[in-house]
Amino acid sequence: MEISLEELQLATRNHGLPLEALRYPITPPGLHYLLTHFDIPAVDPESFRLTVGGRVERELTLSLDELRTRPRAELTVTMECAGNGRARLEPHVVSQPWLDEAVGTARWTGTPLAPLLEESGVLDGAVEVLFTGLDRGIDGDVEQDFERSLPLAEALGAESILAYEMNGGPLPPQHGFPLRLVVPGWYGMASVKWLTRITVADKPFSGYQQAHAYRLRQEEDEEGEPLTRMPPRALMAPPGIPDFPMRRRTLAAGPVVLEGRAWSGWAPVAAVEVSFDGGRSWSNAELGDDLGTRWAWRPWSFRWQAQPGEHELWCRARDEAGNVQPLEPAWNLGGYANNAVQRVPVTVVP
Ligand SMILES: Nc1nc2c(c(=O)[nH]1)N[C@H]1C(S)=C(S)[C@@H](COP(=O)(O)O)O[C@H]1N2
Ligand SMILES: [Mo]
Repeated sequence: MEISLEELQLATRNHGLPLEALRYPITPPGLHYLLTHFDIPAVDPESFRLTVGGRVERELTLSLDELRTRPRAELTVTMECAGNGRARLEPHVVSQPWLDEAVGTARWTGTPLAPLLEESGVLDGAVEVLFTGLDRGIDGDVEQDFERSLPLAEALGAESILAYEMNGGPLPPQHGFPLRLVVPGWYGMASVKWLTRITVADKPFSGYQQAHAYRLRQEEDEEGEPLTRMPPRALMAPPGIPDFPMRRRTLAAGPVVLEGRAWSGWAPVAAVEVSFDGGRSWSNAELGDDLGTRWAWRPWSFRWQAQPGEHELWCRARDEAGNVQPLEPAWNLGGYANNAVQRVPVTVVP
């Protein structure tokens, strides 16, 4: 299994969260993971408009100032790319080669989506809402704007917002300036960046990013299951110090506090467990306070007595819906949703 220069080209554009940055409850913007399929578009905030149209009574056209005078909502959300863990799959899947780190938590501020849709007057027969970005490119030989849809009930019922701020500052260009959708609990692909058009539709969207990408499939001609919410995952900030360039960890024997964060888009995190013997036995980690919302990760910690020698530290999360992380990844064509447990090899020295 080798990573090609083309994959490296993606990996240098789309960086992950350095795992030591799990220490921050809210990820500083430059450390939040990033995934952009095409180019970051140039946007003039003065002439920028969001339109809401399709199966509605009245089409709305809104400037950024008009969006900012609408009701404000703030949402702290852990977002993870559906391709997280892809690079660990065998056989190799060619796309953005994430290991474990395609995640971040931000405080998004904007205006709630549902009232905007209600104001436009959604007509009978509507089933989905389509979100279109300003970025354009070719994916799977199809030229396209980046577009994704949500079921109407999800768009009207959930807490999704149209965000114009990240962590209290303007949205950075790479995270969707001047406006993006944020869908809490869902994998990142739902949260369309550089959002310029919302279209209420009377049939399911069959565009590339919906009907072809982001589906769990074994074969090309299979319809597959669409990806939606994030299953549980726990990550650990690797303890000790790394070597360069292999990043192998070394730490001193004695008491060590292992720390990390865990999340699930289906239900609140119920437990995080750690294993030091390859998953034969598991011990409960201590869960810290949540960030006041079920949409953000929960801190966890475990006091470990590190003995000299070679160790592999494992951690896994379970949510209140009973979802638990698998020990081994399940392969699929797109290399999605690999939430197999993280394994951190360490050398403990006397
Ligand atoms: N317009 C647009 N929106 C997009 C994307 C994109 O390429 N273009 N990538 C999606 C994917 S796959 C992910 S995982 C998230 C990443 O959001 P971030 O870069 O702000 O972390 O944005 C989503 N929204
Ligand atoms: Mo993604």
